[in-house]
Amino acid sequence: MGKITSFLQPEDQAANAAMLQRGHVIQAVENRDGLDAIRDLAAHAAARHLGVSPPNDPERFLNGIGEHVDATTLNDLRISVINALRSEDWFRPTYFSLAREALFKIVGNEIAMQRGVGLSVQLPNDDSSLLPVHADTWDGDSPYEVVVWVPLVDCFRTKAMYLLTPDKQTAHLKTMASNNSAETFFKSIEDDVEYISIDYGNVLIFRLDLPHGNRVNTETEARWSMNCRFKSVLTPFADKQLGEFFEPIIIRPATKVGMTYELPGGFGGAGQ
Ligand SMILES: O=C(O)CCC(=O)C(=O)O
Ligand SMILES: [Fe+2]
Repeated sequence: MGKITSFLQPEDQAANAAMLQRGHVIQAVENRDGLDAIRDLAAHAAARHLGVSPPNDPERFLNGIGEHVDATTLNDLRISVINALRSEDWFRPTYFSLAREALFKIVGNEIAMQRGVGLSVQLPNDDSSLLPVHADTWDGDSPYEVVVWVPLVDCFRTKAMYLLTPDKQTAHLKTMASNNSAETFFKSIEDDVEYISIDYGNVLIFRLDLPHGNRVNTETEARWSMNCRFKSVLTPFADKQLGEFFEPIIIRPATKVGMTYELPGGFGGAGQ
């Protein structure tokens, strides 16, 4: 490499620009076979819950789940699918592998991962399981976290989630208190949010300090997506702590030495 003039490589600069200026990154998953295994398990678990035969085309089956459930039976199905995923010991390492290199660039390479990966299913024209506009930082998450959001079907328009763009954040948060409901606040930011189109096979990493949520899915297919928070082990935690909510998954040797180091007594200042 010889003499170089920047500490950052082009891919580090691209990660900075995407997260700071757009508030999110979309890229192809780094382990496509792993993603397919997750999706196939989700579809098989859903079929088992419904008592129907395993689908030949899992993506089509998930998109069309509204043929088998309605708003009253959806949550039981969702819980049985997420339990099936969580019970596999390969699930969390495989989930992490979908965005491992991207996370190294965005949060660092000593990483804590949320213990319980989340699953959302949004049936067409169903208003009973929506997430009103929020930032996760308003409810116990630290702004040092990011969300790794993985679609199991193609997501677009209202089948996708929306995110406020960072350049509009300050202005809208100033007027937030003058709104008396999440809905009026949403109306005030509606023109400045982006519905994040993302196809199956890709992963979205977004800033949870930016207001986001979803609206009634007016597409004809159901939305299926998973979400999980990641942060550096060494940045501040908010209410969601290491141990209960987060688990350290990668700690480097110098940090392990530092965390367990005790200054010996008898030399110089400390310990005397
Ligand atoms: O999936 C969505 O529509 C919203 C997800 C969300 O709020 C989150 O993962 O923090
Ligand atoms: Fe959120």
